Amino acid sequence: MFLRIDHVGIACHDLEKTIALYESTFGVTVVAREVNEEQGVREAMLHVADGEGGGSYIQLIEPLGPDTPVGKFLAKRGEGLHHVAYGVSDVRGALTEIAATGVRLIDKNPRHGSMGSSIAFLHPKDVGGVLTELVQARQAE
Ligand code: V0V
Ligand code: CO
Repeated sequence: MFLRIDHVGIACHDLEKTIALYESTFGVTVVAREVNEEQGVREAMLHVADGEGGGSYIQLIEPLGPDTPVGKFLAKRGEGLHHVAYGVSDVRGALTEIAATGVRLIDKNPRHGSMGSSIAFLHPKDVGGVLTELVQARQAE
């Protein structure tokens, strides 16, 4: 089902400061930035490697406010790993297969994700305590 690890999502209070830390520590660079109002985040993608069906990235995420998924996470747990995202070729098909196993879907239909991708989240309580995201990268034109 999975093509690659698309990204690891890391929650932070200060996006610019955390970008600078990752760039200077690991030599990675920002390839995309976006404010995603629906998800309540300001985010940046830092490229790690190329992979099947798309690249793999570090996604740094800063909440747009305290009453957002990432705002609540920071208040409860502090900065750190927030989610793991796997690349799939067909996010709707993957959701149907996963739902049949009994795992709760946070998103029954895909939403807009970084860099034109289609994304959907699975409930962390049903996936070993890890907030899990499926990503179908934007198709090359
Ligand atoms: C919450 N919990 C987590 C968690 N967030 N466990 C692991 N990893 C996380 N990130 C646990 C939390 O500790 C509670 O467990 C329980 O789930 C319920 O949490 P809550 O604080 O009461 O919060 P809820 O239930 O209001 O919301 C939790 C969920 C929510 C996961 C349902 O955060 C959500 O819908 N997330 C999906 C959207 C999202 O995260 N968007 C931001 C990334 P205890 O304490 O009861 O045991 S946006 C993104 O990645 C984009 C745009 C992209 O392109 O990739
Ligand atoms: Co993500």
